Amino acid sequence: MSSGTLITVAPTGAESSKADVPALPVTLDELVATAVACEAEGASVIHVHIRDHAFEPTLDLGLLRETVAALRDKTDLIVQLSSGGSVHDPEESRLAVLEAGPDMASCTMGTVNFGDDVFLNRWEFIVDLHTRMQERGIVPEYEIFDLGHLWALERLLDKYGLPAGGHVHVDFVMGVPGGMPGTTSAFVACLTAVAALPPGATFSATGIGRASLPVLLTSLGAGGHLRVGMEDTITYGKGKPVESNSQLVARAAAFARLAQRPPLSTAQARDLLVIKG
Ligand code: KMH
Ligand code: ZN
Repeated sequence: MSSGTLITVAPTGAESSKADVPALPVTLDELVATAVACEAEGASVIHVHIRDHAFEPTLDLGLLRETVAALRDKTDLIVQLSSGGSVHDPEESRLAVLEAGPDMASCTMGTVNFGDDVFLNRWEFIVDLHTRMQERGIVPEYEIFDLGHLWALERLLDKYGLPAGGHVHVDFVMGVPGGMPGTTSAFVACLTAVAALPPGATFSATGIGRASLPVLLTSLGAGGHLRVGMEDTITYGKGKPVESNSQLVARAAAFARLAQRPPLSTAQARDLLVIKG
């Protein structure tokens, strides 16, 4: 079991609107301020979705480059760009995200129903994303929305080799309507499949909405890492909207300290994920 906890913050996502969730960081200034605050509370990785000038999700390459540069300038966080985008983004735009030169990018390991939509991730697309990341030295975080996605990852690594750096890190995204639920039994099933991945593979987990706390506690207990943030959770407790992403990071960090596995620093996180400085 890792002696510390990697905390990833996913501050924005592509699903909530600024009108519905005024605390959502949608401008570059808001994102950078959020990143600084979350790093101070114990986050070491930031999973980034950006918005355009109308606050709608975008994969605009110029804006992504500007975002990566600003986050590097103001924080030491590991910058992980979303290659998932929104359910409406075309594959070419999702692949082009890599040209913004992040430390990491997400790589979802299969198609999943996503509320009333479909989050499409064809096998050939996954292979393309994985191999382009290998070529560019970008470290993937493999996003797992359903149990079969872990077995798809095992097949991917077997056929196309290890990711850049050689370390395998996965993130269980639990509780999406259409994906696996945020239950202990689903978590245990994922752990069984992780055992089939290369030795040393690590996992983090996030629960969507009300699955947030149960998944956080289960992951800590199982020796896993944590992802929190307003991409996944906009309610702090019954009747209490989340005030800020740093509020969620602070709560995760407090639980991690209670579990005697305090938050990893950004340098320790780089070591764990084998990301060059
Ligand atoms: N917005 C979801 C459709 C990722 O960032 O890689 C996909 C998502 C996963 O959030
Ligand atoms: Zn995302």
